[in-house]
Amino acid sequence: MTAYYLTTPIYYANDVPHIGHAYTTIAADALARFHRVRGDDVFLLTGTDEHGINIERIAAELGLTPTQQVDAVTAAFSALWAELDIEYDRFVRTTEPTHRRAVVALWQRLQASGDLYRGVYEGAYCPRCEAYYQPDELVGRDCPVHGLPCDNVAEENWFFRLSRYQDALERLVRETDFVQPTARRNEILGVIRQGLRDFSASRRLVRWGVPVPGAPDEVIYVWIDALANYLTGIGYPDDPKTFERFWPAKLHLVGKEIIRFHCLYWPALLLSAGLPLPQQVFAHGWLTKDGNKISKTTGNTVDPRALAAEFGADAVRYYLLRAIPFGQDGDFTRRAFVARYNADLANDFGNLVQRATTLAARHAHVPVAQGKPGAPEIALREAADQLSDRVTAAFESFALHEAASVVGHFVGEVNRYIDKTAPWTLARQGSFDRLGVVLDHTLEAARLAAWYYVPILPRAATDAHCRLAGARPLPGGGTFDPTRRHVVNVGPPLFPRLAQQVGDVTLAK
Ligand code: ME8
Repeated sequence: MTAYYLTTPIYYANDVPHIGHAYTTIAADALARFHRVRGDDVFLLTGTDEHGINIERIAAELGLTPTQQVDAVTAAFSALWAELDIEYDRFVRTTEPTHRRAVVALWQRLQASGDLYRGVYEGAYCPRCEAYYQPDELVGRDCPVHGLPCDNVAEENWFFRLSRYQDALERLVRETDFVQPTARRNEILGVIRQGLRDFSASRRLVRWGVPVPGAPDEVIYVWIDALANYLTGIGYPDDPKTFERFWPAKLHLVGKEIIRFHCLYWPALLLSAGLPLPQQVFAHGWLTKDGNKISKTTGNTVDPRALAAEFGADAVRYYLLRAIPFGQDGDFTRRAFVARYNADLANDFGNLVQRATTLAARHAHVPVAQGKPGAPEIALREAADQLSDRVTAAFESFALHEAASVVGHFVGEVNRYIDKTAPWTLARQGSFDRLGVVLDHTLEAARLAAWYYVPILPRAATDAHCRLAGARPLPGGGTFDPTRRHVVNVGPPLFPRLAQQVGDVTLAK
């Protein structure tokens, strides 16, 4: 079995999750589910980033201790993941003692490599990014990501020798497909070519963090702390067996604003620590509203829990994965959400499952597969046989929108197959041999569509598979076999059609 270890970012525990956090986590879950049915040894990691000056400040503003603040936010994240059917293997919290041990172990390796030295940092610091900025990176006096003023920081602390890894990082990014997609790889190459500067690796002014070994009045820079979660999550340093089974990670899935940390800092820290590098970082785009990034700072967030409560978790997953080409930005509107739900889920997939199960139940007495497949069946089989390769190619290239659309296209073909073969007419005419063939092909094709939809629509596709085949979707069920015996159950519509007006209301927070 191939190990497939993938991660989401660990989200700041400064506020409850919004749809942007759900986006990355749903995408990671779909990939994890795809690899699980393929038989890979999958490990999906997510978690919360609980240290840093920002959390300290927000807790103080709310009159809470940092611990009360992070406990409340972490509970909101895990509740959301349960509602969105996220099957993660581990949820890391950076306040866990095991994580603190991992951070200290990593720090000690950096020190042993001679990559930490004392220096003085003076300049701009964005507390929301927890990042230092050079004057030429600022927009006026403001942070390039948040558009808000940076703090001026002047302190003596530890520095990490990022500059030492300039050539190694350039080779890594230029010669391999470590950074995906291409636009992000070019962006990182541009940053490398400007010359990498050492960065400050500890903070004196921050209390809420992992203390620097031997210097209890300083904490380790929160991004070193946070990145180390990818090691903690699979047992570093206490459980070397699990760690060796899963490290190096196959994929770090992140939003495009944090590539500098994942594509430069992280591989440099690992090279310094003498640990193998992850295979790939994929940076997806931003969910926007009216063209602006959805974020807590902008205040234009969309609550994924409310959306899932109203339309179901599958509808939220489907919209995010299908509507936005993975890697690009995409605007989120309620109207587009409802339109897609109606077109693809209610009218196409839901309708197919309803038609196939109702037809089969109505003609349950028809003997199975007495007749021979004709031209429509041969065409259907061809489409079914291509599904596996197409879905696999889409997932392997992180074209998640394509994976969803390939299955959706097949659903359309099956619906057209039913229209063309008109089983109701065959029944009226008493052509039972032919009707048997059509029913078998319809049920099996609908079952196959459900099987391939599982990573995207886990709940509805599993339900559909049970209705169409009398069994849950299992690994190995991705081949088309119309001689399969189907035990059919008719159920209520999987995706009841929504009134279009539901989409006209603007999205409330
Ligand atoms: O950056 N569109 O945490 P964070 C798409 N703790 N994705 C979005 C999004 C949007 N509008 N808004 C947020 C941090 N995201 C650090 C990470 S990892 C070692 C430490 C998603 O709470 C996207 O994945 O600010 C983005 O990278 C992440 O949330 C940022 O979450």
